[in-house]
Amino acid sequence: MDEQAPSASSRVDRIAEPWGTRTPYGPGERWPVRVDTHLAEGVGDEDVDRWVPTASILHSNGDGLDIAVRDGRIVGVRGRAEDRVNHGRLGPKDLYGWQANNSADRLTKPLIRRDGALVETDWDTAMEAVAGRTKALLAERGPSSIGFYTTGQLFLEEYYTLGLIAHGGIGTSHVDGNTRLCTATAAAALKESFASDGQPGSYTDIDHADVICLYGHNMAETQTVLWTRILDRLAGPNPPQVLCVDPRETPVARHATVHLAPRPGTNVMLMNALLREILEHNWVDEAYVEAHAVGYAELEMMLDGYTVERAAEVCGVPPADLREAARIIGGAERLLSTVLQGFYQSHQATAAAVQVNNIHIVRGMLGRPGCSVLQMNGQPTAQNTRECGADGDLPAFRNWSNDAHIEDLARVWNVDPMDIPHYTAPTHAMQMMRYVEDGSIRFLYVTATNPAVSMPELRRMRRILSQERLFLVVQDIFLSETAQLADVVLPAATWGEKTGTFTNVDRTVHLSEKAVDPPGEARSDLDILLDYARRLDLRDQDGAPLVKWSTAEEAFEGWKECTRGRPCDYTGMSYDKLRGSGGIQWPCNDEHPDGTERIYVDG
Ligand SMILES: Nc1nc2c(c(=O)[nH]1)N[C@H]1C(S)=C(S)[C@@H](COP(=O)(O)OP(=O)(O)OC[C@H]3O[C@@H](n4cnc5c(=O)[nH]c(N)nc54)[C@H](O)[C@@H]3O)O[C@H]1N2
Ligand SMILES: Nc1nc2c(c(=O)[nH]1)N[C@H]1C(S)=C(S)[C@@H](COP(=O)(O)OP(=O)(O)OC[C@H]3O[C@@H](n4cnc5c(=O)[nH]c(N)nc54)[C@H](O)[C@@H]3O)O[C@H]1N2
Ligand SMILES: [Mo]
Repeated sequence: MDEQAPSASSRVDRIAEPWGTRTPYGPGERWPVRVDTHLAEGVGDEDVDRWVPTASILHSNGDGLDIAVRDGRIVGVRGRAEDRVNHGRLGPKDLYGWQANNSADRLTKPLIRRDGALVETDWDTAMEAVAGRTKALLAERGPSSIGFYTTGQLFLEEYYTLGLIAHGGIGTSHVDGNTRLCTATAAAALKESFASDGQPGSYTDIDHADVICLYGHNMAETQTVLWTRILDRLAGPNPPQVLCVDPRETPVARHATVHLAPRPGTNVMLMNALLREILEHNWVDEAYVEAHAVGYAELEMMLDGYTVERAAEVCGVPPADLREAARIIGGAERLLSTVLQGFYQSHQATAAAVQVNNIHIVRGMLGRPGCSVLQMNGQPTAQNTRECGADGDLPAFRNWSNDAHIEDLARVWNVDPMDIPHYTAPTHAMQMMRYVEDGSIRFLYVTATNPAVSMPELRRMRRILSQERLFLVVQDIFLSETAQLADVVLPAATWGEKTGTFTNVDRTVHLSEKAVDPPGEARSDLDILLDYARRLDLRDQDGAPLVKWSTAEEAFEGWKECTRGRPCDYTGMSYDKLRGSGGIQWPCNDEHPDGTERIYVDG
């Protein structure tokens, strides 16, 4: 790869200048390297004992970076030039986020509630209390009294282990992630349009696109390095045209060729009008639709009446701007769209997101360089929550209502199919809270999320979580607002202090290696879950331990088997192959040993 001297970003205030300097490039060219570094005050390159490879875990971009270690502590980070995601660049959160690892407020010992107050205890006492209450409830009230609420910020191996314990061991369908509050819509919209979760395209589509549309996505501030890639295209020859759909004058809007600022909550109306305009002008790839799409006639019928004039009135957008936006999309040769919270956390989220997919389907803009939809994630490892069965899905995108999928999963886990609850969809987070409120869930195990702050209806949520009859376990790295309500608090090790893998929005998998020891007695989330499974004595149908691994790498090997032949096939990867790879995109198997940049290339 082209070499370039590390930039002096450690001396630039990257909070004031989040995107750093421009490295312009043209369509189809390789995005130039720019290596960003930040080291603690008074630490020079020569003071660093070793650099440990990982990727960012503070947003869904997955920027590759190395952790600088000195005297057993994290003292900084450096972007990885050879990483396919960032080509060395780091954003403000990447550059400074590691400082939280070193915070004096970290949890260092397990806590247990005694006479109303949380007091320090030892691991054995804490875990016996957690496992003991689980066993007692299983005996008295059955698996449906147990719930798990997790996150988009753990590692793949941890979600898969949690999914196995909950679905395959305890046999509860009360398992969800805070991804429910975040990007559940991405999964729903992808399933609706393509029959499976998983992004069609790749971040490299930015390098090729001639039109880039951002729907309710303030990428400039929330995925800064990805935005840097677009800024570098905009600064280069033959820049792409940019469409921004956002009620606010965001930095994205300021770079847009056309900025549509709809009234909040009117996305579906706006999308319907854009699509209708595209159909009216026959900016449709008829051959593609004929060969690969179903439901076109229904779409056409449904769009009837959604005129530009009507949308202009409802959305509060000038009709001429809507026409211009449709014309730009209609004339695109390589169209890339991204979608995030302005669509997902608004009215009719899935419908609005699906209309973006539909634009790509009717225009035949999929599977070629520059032609893709990125139904974005927000949290760094939300893709894995979804893949591994730690949210409202079963592992490796298996469908709870498909008996063949359940049988196949039971084979992988060596359990009886009837031991995996699949009488209905896994319970979503808000419904789980309702069950806690009603008293049917009596045990809630919360990992790496802070529902006492991030859920809707906070006053109600805090009341629910404070109930006497609820046994609340909180596994966190800080004494969060939720942890303060817990019966047992388990101190976790985090990124940089444990090893594991995670997958970003464009299906890129990174290995994150342990760089330093966790503070005090904190343990990795994986180790805590394994301890929990051992104490519950979970068994497969031959009486062997249900969870058959004791390290992250072994868990990854187990996960590979679970994905064999599935859309998210990881069987061609290994820790060794990931090490220093610059990231590998699934599916990766015998057929695609180096991973797969775009899926659905054959329509
Ligand atoms: N610095 C930083 N970065 C982050 C995070 C963070 O906490 N801090 N969090 C990460 C996470 S978890 C997430 S989910 C992402 C979120 O990333 P984004 O989705 O990019 O950010 P938001 O600000 O939530 O929403 C995007 C835009 O939606 C617009 N919007 C609001 N209502 C509507 C509407 O009805 N229609 C349309 N079209 N637009 C609307 C808003 O004006 C806003 O600019 O960011 C990730 N990155
Ligand atoms: N009002 C309002 N509510 C919102 C949103 C909003 O914009 N406004 N945004 C929504 C969105 S998009 C999201 S993603 C959610 C986010 O909601 P939360 O997930 O509740 O938010 P975080 O503050 O990221 O909480 C993560 C927790 O995990 C802990 N943690 C970090 N690393 C580790 C680790 O390695 N192991 C363990 N065990 N713990 C760890 C942190 O200390 C922290 O307590 O909030 C949603 N709710
Ligand atoms: Mo999020």
